[in-house]
Amino acid sequence: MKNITLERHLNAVRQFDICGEFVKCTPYGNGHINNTFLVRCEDKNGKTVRYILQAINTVVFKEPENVISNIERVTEFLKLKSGDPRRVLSLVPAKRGGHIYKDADGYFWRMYDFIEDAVCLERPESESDFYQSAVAFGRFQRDLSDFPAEELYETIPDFHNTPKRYRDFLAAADADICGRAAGVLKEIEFIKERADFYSVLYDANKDGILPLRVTHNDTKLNNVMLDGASRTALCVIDLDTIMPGFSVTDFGDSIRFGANTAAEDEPDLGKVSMDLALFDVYAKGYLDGCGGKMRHEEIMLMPEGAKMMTLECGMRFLTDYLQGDTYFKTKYPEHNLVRCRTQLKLATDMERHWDEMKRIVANYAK
Ligand code: ADP
Ligand code: GN1
Ligand code: MG
Repeated sequence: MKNITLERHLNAVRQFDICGEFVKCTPYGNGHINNTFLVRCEDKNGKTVRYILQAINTVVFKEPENVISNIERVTEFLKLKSGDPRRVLSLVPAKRGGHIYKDADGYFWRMYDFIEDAVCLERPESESDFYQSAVAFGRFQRDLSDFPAEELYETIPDFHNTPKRYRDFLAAADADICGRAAGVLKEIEFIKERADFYSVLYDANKDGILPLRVTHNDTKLNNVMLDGASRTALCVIDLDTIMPGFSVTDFGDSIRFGANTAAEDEPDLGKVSMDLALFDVYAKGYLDGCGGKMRHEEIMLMPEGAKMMTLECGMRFLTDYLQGDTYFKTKYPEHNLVRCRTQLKLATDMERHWDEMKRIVANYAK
């Protein structure tokens, strides 16, 4: 995947209904999954038109056609609710029909209109940025609340099934195919000590407290765009994992990534902690965006969502490390282990601030 040649890009670009002549294609963004490129074209008046070209990661998404089908359905639905083209991701039609192109080597490609005059952040630059990102994901939840969830494909089965993630993690530690388990016994123990927690959300669902909804499932700050001038909520992107799920895990994954005082892969754990002010701001923004769609009991489980996503992501990074780094893109050999350690440190800090987190959401649940 890493050495996709220029010819291959060019060939892919030619399969889509783009405006003007191809000028340049360069790697883009910090996603861990797909190969993303910025495509620059020039229309007949010399104006630059930009697109996002992506080679879908077929190791992760085994049925790319299903991914595109979900995105087509959801974006068409969202477009009916908003007249502004910058508010909804827009797939570029493929010349042979549909919105996906499979090349001779088996790569699946898609293109999106580039959302111009917008910012996509790795870290919130202010509380207001984080609030606005929460509003965007909350609105996304609200706007899809009447979407027929049963019509969506499960693009990654059991994606946020934390009990299953835990079992997979235990199996990876047991199999230890790379001989790395002995070096991470402390981390393995940390995850095992919390075994009772992993089923909390599934149990709440069984008990009728936590409803299944249409969720994004990958609500990192760099999967949302803010308007560049007003810095207000604009558009939710990276729609590959839209599936039925829990609202509190969408909330929780944003906290895991954006309310951490350090980057997801910060090697200095002294810098990693939970920013309670950001937790509060995000809870408010998410609920404001949701516009009353979340139930009282659901709101009360938001801290559990945050801790669940943090521990789940920690065990996913460690599982990948134990299995030889085949899932997440890594920049150096211990990258997944470093990422795992930040997640475990963050979860520890959440436990320390548990009562405060509960108090914050109780205040909004009133
Ligand atoms: P991944 O699944 O690998 O995370 P994304 O779909 O999130 O891939 O894309 C990676 C990055 O590319 C995003 O974080 C964002 O910066 C940028 N990006 C994606 N789609 C668009 C778009 N339509 N307009 C502008 N930037 C985009
Ligand atoms: C991946 O694709 P990206 O970078 O937005 C992953 C998420 C993880 C995240 C950790 C499909 O997200 O589940 O939480 O990395 N996406 C998939 O940073 O596995
Ligand atoms: Mg992304």
